Amino acid sequence: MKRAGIPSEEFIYSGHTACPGCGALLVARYLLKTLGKNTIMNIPPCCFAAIPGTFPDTCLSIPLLYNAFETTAATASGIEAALKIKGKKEKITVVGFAGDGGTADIGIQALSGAIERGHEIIYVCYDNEAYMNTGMQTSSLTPMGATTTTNPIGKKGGWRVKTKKNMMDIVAAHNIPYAATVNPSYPFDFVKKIEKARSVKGPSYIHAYSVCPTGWRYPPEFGLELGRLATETGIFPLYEFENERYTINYKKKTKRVFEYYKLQGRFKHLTEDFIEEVQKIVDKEWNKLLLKEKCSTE
Ligand SMILES: Cc1ncc(C[n+]2csc(CCOP(=O)(O)OP(=O)(O)O)c2C)c(N)n1
Ligand code: SF4
Repeated sequence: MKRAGIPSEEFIYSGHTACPGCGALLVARYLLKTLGKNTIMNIPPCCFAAIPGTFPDTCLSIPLLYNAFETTAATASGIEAALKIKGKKEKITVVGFAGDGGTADIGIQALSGAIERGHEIIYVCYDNEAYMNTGMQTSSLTPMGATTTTNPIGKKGGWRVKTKKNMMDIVAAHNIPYAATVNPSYPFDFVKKIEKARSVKGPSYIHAYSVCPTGWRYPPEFGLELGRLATETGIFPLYEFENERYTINYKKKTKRVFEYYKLQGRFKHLTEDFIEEVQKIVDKEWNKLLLKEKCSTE
């Protein structure tokens, strides 16, 4: 059953161990609400491996398999292949669910292989922009200007000066049948994209914006507002890559990077000039995305 377009059944019960305002939990909640009970999930070491609690006291009501850090996509591929061999008639969705470290750094080879082989899996990267479970170390998806425990602020700087690796470009380069960005601050868009991913014949990749009040250092009640700002600044655009075509789902880029950065402690050391540099990069990436959409529809 759906209430206002959002499936009403819950698959995550109370009793989880996430921090208040954790985005990973919200991403998993909308994901499982949409996919329903015929879902098997596998996860590597990450915050979400700890969040459901340990068997038999887990708060997830679907089967969950733990895998080694680098093997999320390989494990999901194996589950999908095993279900095929068993000849299961009902549709069972297999989801590999990993953080940005487990996806963009350590698990990227397994992800590439699974897409190449064409397994019918949904791979979800919940992107909280650092290795949070082990105390906020920099990953290749940590944004420009952020301080982490491996990019500590010193007299001569120290914070991250590189931009984020673009995972959507990387999976698009594999010509994946379906890839999309989602943000829990836009739940209708989120649910629509997960429904689409489930219906795809072959692999899908979902890149999920995932706030982390503990690591990003802001009050937990601002999570949804921060999510809206991420999309309205163009820092986290909502778009899809489907059958070689790009579609931008939200085009109101009305806010400035400064408005998003000033709310978070991880950026508080930055000067206005540095943030202006980030603004230029965000604008350039946004214009590139508009061009990708234009070129792929011509
Ligand atoms: C091979 C291996 N290396 C390191 C670890 C330690 N470890 C456990 S969770 C974790 C952080 C995972 O970060 P990420 O994938 O970004 O997910 P998050 O914790 O942010 O949710 C690390 C480094 C491990 N379990 N296995
Ligand atoms: S550290 Fe961040 S990602 Fe991990 S449980 Fe806490 S809020 Fe969630």
